[in-house]
Amino acid sequence: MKNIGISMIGGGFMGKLHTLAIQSYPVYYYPPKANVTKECVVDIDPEIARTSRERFGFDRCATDWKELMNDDRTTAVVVATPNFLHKPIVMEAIKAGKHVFCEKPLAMNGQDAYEMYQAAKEAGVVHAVGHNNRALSAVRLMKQLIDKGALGEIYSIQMRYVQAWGMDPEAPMQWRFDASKAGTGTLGDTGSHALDIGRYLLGDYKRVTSLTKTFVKERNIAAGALLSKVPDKNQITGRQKVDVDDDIKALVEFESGVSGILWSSRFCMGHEDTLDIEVYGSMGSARFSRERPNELEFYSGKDEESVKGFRKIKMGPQHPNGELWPMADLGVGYVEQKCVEYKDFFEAIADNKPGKVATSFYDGFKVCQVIDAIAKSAQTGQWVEIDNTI
Ligand code: NAI
Ligand code: SOE
Repeated sequence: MKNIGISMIGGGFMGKLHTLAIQSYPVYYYPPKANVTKECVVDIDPEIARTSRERFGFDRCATDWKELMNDDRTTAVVVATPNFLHKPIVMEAIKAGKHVFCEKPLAMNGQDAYEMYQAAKEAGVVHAVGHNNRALSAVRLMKQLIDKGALGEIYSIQMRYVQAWGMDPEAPMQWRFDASKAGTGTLGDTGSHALDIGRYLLGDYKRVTSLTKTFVKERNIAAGALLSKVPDKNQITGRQKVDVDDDIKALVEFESGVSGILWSSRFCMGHEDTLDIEVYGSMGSARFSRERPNELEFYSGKDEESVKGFRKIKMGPQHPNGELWPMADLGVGYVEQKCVEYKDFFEAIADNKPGKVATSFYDGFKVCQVIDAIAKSAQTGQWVEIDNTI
């Protein structure tokens, strides 16, 4: 069996999810194709590095990610840091011959993402990007229905990823509000997930036009700030300008001619983490909400008049990822979708076939290209075309 020594950079929110998914791989996919050992967890914060080693069960910890590059026991690297660090870490890891699994958005812009993709391809390492929502059973079933023509000719798609955590003006500054660390705001943060699903279902985007808004223009700086947690007064050390979008609405057109709407926001009261995708065609419709991750709603124009309506399909053994559980309703959730990605990643390494990864740096690059185009359109007010010759 292939041995893979995995090391992870970033012991925050995503560090936890990646660890749970890595550990679950041999449990869900038995017998596993690879024997995965958790080597080193790196976090710039020494306390997070120390507790992550204990909590996540890595063999050792460090505070400088560069140490990993000369570590022979590390054959694959997970990049779960803020976005501005993705490119420097990934490029060094590729140079050192490591396989790389990088969180989304792949890079701060399309050009950087393209360079990362090219470097990984040329080095022959396995490369994956964390657009995990397209691994959900219901999203995969939606694609199967579209591909086999059950929805007929596709007319429209609606992609919505809305949250509320940004709304409190007292919620402190953190890297997600800072363009130098995040690239864009909600557009790259959650819009990237929705854009990836749109492309997975319907192919490349052709052009976009958009409007973005920043509702809270300045925030408190507070040490250790995380998402919406309001800091104590004695933690506040100053104020910083917010230079990213809080809300973005875009009209999109695909190369196929289908048109659609993207809405991504961190200012939607009542929506903690809502990802909704709806597709409408000449023969039927399909809709998915991650508020009910194990259901797909499907309307068939072929149904008899008396029973026409959206039917609720429960994801089970007969559906994509059906091998995970023996019955419907047991749930393919957050950990499982990441584990589905890891199965691809580990098996691509074991089989020495980088192409086996369902969501590669190329997919990450194509999303970054569209993010750039949407951000540009918000500035110019013009439609912006996407270059699909690359
Ligand atoms: P976080 O802020 O919770 O954690 C980031 C960690 O990186 C922190 O512990 C921080 O100390 C550490 N860090 C910062 N600079 C570092 C450096 N130079 N070296 C080593 N460690 C460093 O952020 P979170 O939510 O874990 O996000 C990380 C990445 O994952 C982002 O790119 C984000 O977009 C992505 N993400 C993806 C999700 C998904 O569903 N696929 C969900 C949440 C985040
Ligand atoms: C914050 O908006 C966040 O953690 C994003 O960074 C993730 O990508 C999203 O899936 C959940 O929310």
